[in-house]
Amino acid sequence: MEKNIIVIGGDGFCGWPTSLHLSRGGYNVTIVDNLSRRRIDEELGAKSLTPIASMEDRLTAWKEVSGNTIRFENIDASQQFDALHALLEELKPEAVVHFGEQRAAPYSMRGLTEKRYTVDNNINATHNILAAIAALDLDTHVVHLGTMGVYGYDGDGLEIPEGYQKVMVAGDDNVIYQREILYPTNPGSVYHMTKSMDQLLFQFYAKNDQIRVTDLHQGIVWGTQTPETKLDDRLINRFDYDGDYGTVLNRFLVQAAVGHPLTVHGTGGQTRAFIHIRDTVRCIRLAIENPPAKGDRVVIRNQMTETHRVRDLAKLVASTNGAQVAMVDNPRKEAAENDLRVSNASFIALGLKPTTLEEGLLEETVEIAERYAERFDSATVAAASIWTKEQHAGVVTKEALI
Ligand code: NAD
Ligand code: USQ
Repeated sequence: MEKNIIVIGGDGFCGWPTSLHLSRGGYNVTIVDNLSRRRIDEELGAKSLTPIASMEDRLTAWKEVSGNTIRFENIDASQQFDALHALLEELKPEAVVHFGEQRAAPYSMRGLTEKRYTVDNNINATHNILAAIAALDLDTHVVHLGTMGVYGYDGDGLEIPEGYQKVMVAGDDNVIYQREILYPTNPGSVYHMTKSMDQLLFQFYAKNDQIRVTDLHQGIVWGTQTPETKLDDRLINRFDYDGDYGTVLNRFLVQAAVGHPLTVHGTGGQTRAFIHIRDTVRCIRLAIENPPAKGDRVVIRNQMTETHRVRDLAKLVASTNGAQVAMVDNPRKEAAENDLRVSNASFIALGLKPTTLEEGLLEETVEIAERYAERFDSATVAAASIWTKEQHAGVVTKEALI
């Protein structure tokens, strides 16, 4: 019998290709999504560079192409507890993959409404899933998409471990005590703060109710298509490039394709972790297939494959077609320069073969950024959400161009 998997947030950038990958891999997939991401696009006057189909058309196309049915339930995981509980009771899934959160740091810092929405939505969704599984006494494995950002970005070169840090503490009795603690969190936005808080919910429910949890601390995802989303135009994945939801490398790629200066925040000395969307979907399947045992502590895996400094990425992308680079005011409160070394040993040990920037960049430029360049809307590009009142939006001025 096929194993049931629920993908919460399965209409989103990571959730949609993951749902297809799991369906193709023989799982019986049910997507839960309240379509809030599509509504936020309307609110921001922004849209995906790629023309994404409605959920109905996506699922029809998938049935035609693969012969497989994916079920869809329009449920808000943070607000509709009874519906979520009933679905879990009906399906008794092998795993719940949880992508269903508001995931843009800039959106979470826009103002009071967005801060409160992000906290209410993200914390309630995570807690509802855990509380329902505990109440139903299910053996469901929860696979959550967390973020590298919970560790913070003030690193000095010490390698970031996978979730837990070994520490030695001198007690007042002069004995050296050894501990392994959850890596101290240091979030840089209200969004990243909710991911830090999610971690405590997982620790509690793993300890109290023996829920099996894997928390994937994912880096910035780039790229658009996976082998499954390429099978039909109606299956195409979303590609965000606006000032709130567009992530840095995808923004640079489309900016270069349309001749817009590449918007480097501050000095561009920020180093971040990256992963291609193709590797995201593979990692999630690997995580599902290598669950913790009942009673184990939360398994934390760093889901990233490379680290890069923002100004180096800008130079690399600009060099492909001679695009200009602009050093704009940094609208965020973050370290101007940081080093970053991260362990991703557990996915490599499970067999992940990373897609490198070198391999994927050209394909992404030609098949997505250049192909859909006519859909680009320059009005949505500026990073307008500022972290504190003293900061300025990341707009391109003549002085900013280098
Ligand atoms: P996304 O916004 O494209 O997708 C999230 C999906 O969840 C959307 O379809 C949205 O409608 C849905 N959703 C949100 N709140 C919901 C709720 N209460 N109930 C039901 N559905 C809800 O985001 P994404 O880029 O696919 O990211 C997915 C997850 O991965 C997020 O949790 C994010 O924190 C994490 N992540 C993303 C990246 C990245 O670079 N995109 C990097 C690291 C981690
Ligand atoms: N940046 C620029 N120019 C831009 C956009 C961003 O210089 O035009 C800089 C930002 O200031 C920041 C870095 O690039 O220093 C990364 O920004 P981002 O928007 O690509 O990524 P971030 O806000 O960290 O968030 C994204 C996803 C989030 C996920 C996170 C993983 O939106 O869901 O959790 O990446 S991580 O960064 O590893 O925490």
